[in-house]
Amino acid sequence: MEAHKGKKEMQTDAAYISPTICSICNPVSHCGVDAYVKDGEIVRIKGTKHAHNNGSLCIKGAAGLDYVYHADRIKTPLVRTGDRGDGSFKSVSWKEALDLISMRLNAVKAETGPESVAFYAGYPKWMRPFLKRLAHSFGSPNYLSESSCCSSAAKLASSLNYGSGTIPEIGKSKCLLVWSRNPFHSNPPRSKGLLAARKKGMKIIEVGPLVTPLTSHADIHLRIRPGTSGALALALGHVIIKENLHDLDFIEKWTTGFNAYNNLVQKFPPETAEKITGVSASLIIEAARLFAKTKPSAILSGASPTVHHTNGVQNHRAITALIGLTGNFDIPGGNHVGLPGYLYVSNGITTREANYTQSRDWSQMPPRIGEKEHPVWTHFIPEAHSMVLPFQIQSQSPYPVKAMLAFGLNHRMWPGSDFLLKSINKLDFIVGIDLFMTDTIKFADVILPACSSFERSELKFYPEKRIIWTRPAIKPLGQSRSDADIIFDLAKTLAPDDELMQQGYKASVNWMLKPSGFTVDDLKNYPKGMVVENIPIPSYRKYEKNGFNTLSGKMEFVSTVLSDQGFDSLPTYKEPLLSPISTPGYAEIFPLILTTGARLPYFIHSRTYRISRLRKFQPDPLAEINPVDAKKRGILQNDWIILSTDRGGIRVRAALTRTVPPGVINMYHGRAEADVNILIDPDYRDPISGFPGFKSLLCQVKKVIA
Ligand SMILES: Nc1nc2c(c(=O)[nH]1)N[C@H]1C(S)=C(S)[C@@H](COP(=O)(O)OP(=O)(O)OC[C@H]3O[C@@H](n4cnc5c(=O)[nH]c(N)nc54)[C@H](O)[C@@H]3O)O[C@H]1N2
Ligand SMILES: Nc1nc2c(c(=O)[nH]1)N[C@H]1C(S)=C(S)[C@@H](COP(=O)(O)OP(=O)(O)OC[C@H]3O[C@@H](n4cnc5c(=O)[nH]c(N)nc54)[C@H](O)[C@@H]3O)O[C@H]1N2
Ligand SMILES: [Mo]
Repeated sequence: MEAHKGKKEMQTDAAYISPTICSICNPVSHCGVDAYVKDGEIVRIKGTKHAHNNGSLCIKGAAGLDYVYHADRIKTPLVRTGDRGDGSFKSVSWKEALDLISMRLNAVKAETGPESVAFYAGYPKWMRPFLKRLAHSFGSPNYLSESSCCSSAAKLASSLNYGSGTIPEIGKSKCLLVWSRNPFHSNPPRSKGLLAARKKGMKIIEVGPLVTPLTSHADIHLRIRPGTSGALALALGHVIIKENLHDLDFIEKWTTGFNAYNNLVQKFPPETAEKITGVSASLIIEAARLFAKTKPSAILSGASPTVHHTNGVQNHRAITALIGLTGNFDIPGGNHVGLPGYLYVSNGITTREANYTQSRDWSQMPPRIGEKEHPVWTHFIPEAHSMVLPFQIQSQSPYPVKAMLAFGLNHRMWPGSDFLLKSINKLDFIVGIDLFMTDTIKFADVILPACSSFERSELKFYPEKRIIWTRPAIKPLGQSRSDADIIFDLAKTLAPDDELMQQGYKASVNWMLKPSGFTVDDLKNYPKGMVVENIPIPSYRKYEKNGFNTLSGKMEFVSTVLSDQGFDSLPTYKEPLLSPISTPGYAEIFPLILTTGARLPYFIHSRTYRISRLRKFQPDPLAEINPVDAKKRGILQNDWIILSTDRGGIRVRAALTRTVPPGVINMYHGRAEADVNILIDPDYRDPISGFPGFKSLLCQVKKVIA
């Protein structure tokens, strides 16, 4: 393999430029930035010209200084002195804090077993490999993360069909079916690639209830009722088969269960799907033809919106089945199977991340939290289930959970966020590690201050064959430290027998990097990142040699993994548990469909609401409502309204907009003063994946009379 040297850091009159990465948002982005440093402080942050963001920076990254230097940053380790949640803490030394944590967690291990300690990572991901290994080396199967409500259910659904997740090869596709994804807000660098392909003539079909920035670039927009993706996907399958647009050769050689699938789609002619989804039969036919006749076609689905439903896994199976049905699986410009890379990014460079993190086999540990409730999910996803955590804390069954070591814990991530808070309050001991003093972390007994990506070194892969070992641009603020340093310090007393962890952070990263042939020291020579050339391009149609990683070795329209656990083996469509059709009585009181958590460019979950420069784009919490529904209720633009379900109500402003279809309310998530997740039952979840139905339930809105 060959590597190009990145340019040495530059010196300007005013400030020293330190290349690093922004990690305010998701790991598939993490744009390259130049931090201009003067007298040990960052004075400016600018996007760098590498293949990923090509000099640009999104509005969140541009507010990076406000993020790094925010007054809420925690500066010292803290121990609670008052009641949980009241915010009274005293500063202690790192030694005192770490000694206390080791003593308490080892005591829980001795008393009720290592499984009684939960090791959790929220949306921050970079520390996960080390945290998971720490959990397993400690003896606990309970490493849990935000993935229990993010991308893992889509991966599960795709794995049930194909034995793996798949990635669209956008540059080579002639038609892209974008199924509930809005990269313009959720992943700006990706939207550029999409527009470039569009310019070259790629057709775009968008599926989703909301009008998004993508809509004006789409040839067809299938504006479905939230939660009905499965019915639409089956109807597309119906048209494709009826018009002989399916790939019989692929189907005969490489799939099982096609006849049963064919029987299923016969029940979903476009006219039936029109009644369920609200999309006209003629548009469904047009979309099916465009997708199946254009070669090659691919599907770009959302990381989470297709699976944030009580019927999410089966819906997502029905969507991804269209790839194999049309013979677009693992071909140039279709959906291909990516190689495992590092931390959710596949770029052809191989690591041993999975082996590193699983330091003890599942068979040597007690069952994971959620294993009994969601056996199919736990079979495919090597983690414990965060959505089940509050229930097991409450029930103490099959064993008690007593303590939690939590990196980036935000209770507003969970449906029934109040229930999560109440549940963790039952724990004997909570450690919270965060950058900021949040109102979740106020419930911790010990708080440790983490530093930001500008203050630490981390390994980062980019899809564009670039890898970087970042250098700290500045010293950690106050006494804050890198999450990795915290984990490796704790490993000394929590996992003393783990020899590799005892060798430290760098040794662990080098161990994972071994198959790539690089070491951390090699990467240090490339502060802007190393471009790795000559990575052997994985061949297409790998299944011809290796088969599919499923029970049958083929693509499965019918899954016995599901039927063995009592679920439908076919991607059968079921109504969301709460919908005007499944619960008409309830819908008389709560007639509007509630979809939550569509992404906005300036907010990311709970993280950036605290930044006033960003908050001014939406100073008050907003619920979007179609003017037709507003008029019926006497609601005017910007009025205060109460958005309610049978769990309660929140006070928000009405934003009248036609980007939301009639009958639907769109509410953003993660806001402290109007937390939409208190309106969602903690048990309102997909039985297969355990995922919350964040994007299809029922609600009512009412004008607040002053
Ligand atoms: N700025 C910003 N970027 C982010 C995030 C953030 O909070 N802020 N979060 C990151 C994370 S963790 C994730 S998971 C990703 C998610 O990012 P995306 O996958 O892009 O998801 P969303 O913006 O939530 O939703 C995309 C579209 O899904 C459609 N949709 C909603 N409900 C349904 C439905 O019932 N059926 C169908 N078919 N479509 C529906 C809506 O029309 C919406 O426009 O974004 C990541 N990027
Ligand atoms: N209603 C509704 N709810 C949703 C969603 C939805 O669409 N609708 N989306 C779901 C999805 S897809 C996701 S991914 C989750 C979001 O998952 P969350 O975990 O809620 O995401 P954040 O609020 O970004 O991050 C949690 C905490 O991590 C801290 N943090 C940031 N960086 C670091 C770091 O480097 N180290 C440490 N130790 N801490 C750090 C932040 O300050 C914050 O307090 O929310 C889910 N909840
Ligand atoms: Mo997510």
